[in-house]
Amino acid sequence: MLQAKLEALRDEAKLKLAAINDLKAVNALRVEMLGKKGPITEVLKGMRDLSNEERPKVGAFANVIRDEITELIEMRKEALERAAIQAQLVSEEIDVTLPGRTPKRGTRHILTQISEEIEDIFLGMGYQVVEGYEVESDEYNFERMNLPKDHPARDMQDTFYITDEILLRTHTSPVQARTMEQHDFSKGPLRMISPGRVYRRDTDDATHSHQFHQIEGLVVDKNISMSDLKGTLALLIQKMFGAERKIRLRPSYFPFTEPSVEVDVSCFKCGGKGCNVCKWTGWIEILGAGMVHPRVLEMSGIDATQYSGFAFGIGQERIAMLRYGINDIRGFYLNDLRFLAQFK
Ligand code: FA5
Repeated sequence: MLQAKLEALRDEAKLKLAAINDLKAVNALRVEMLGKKGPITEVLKGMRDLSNEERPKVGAFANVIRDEITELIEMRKEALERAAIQAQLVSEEIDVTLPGRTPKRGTRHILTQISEEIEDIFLGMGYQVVEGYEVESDEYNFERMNLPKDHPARDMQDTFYITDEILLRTHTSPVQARTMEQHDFSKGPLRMISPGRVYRRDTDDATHSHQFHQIEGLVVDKNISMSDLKGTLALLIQKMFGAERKIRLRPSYFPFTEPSVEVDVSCFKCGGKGCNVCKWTGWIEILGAGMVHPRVLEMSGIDATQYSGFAFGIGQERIAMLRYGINDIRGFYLNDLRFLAQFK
């Protein structure tokens, strides 16, 4: 009788376990079935009434059943734990074969690209790249460039003054004086370019800005002549624009060069017929140049009877505009990505 009861308990445990789906309920069932107040303990208590002969047999059987129930509970527990881990693995699954998210890459500003391209051309010709100061003294920006205080040509390069003597440079030309006074000619000729930002009190329009970029160039040695300047500029323009664009050299005036020229390139928009971009002239001025004025050489401690040189100042924005057909200079400074991202 007791045996049948024990077997019924085991079957009941089996059925209940099959319906259980969480670990808490498994533990509750263990307490319910095997605890002190559980049915097994109850059955064992009933053994008092059995004969001496039957008691050990029923006792042994009860132990077997208890072990079986314990085992059933353990098995269910393990199965549930395994299922939980499996579910976690599935939920946390990462597909390592999915393509990654590429970070958005920026590009160098078009003016930086132009500057580097011009630097490369001149580095290839043995020039060194020199940095100047954007905040300059009146002395280097004007006086040492042969523009004394009362010189009328100062009007063309009015600028932002910090004090009467300190200003935002109007051109990269002061770097000429700064490098000439430092150069040791016993080590060879002076050949440098210097890119950088410059400032003027110019009214902004399609081709002018109050803040823009130039690249200065300077060569000083014995026997430097105008033909060296022409050859160098022709090579630069050919490399930057290709052979189809026409160029012209116009006599001009700069206080720091004698003779002076201005170099124009045929307009990218109208091809030379005349339009609003080239102010109906067919040409866009891109640089000023000339033979370094003997007084400029002398002021930097160079003997002008022995040495001569040429210099040029290129407008970087103008180069970029001609190259890419940009018809408004303000595009360079507005930080509109739709504009800037075109130049990769
Ligand atoms: C000068 O600034 C001289 N220092 C250049 C020079 C150097 C001549 C060495 C001789 C020897 P200019 O003012 O013309 O010259 O300016 C040079 C170039 O800068 C111009 O050809 C033009 O391309 C550019 N530029 C001038 N003003 C502006 C402006 N407001 N906005 C954009 N580009 C400008």
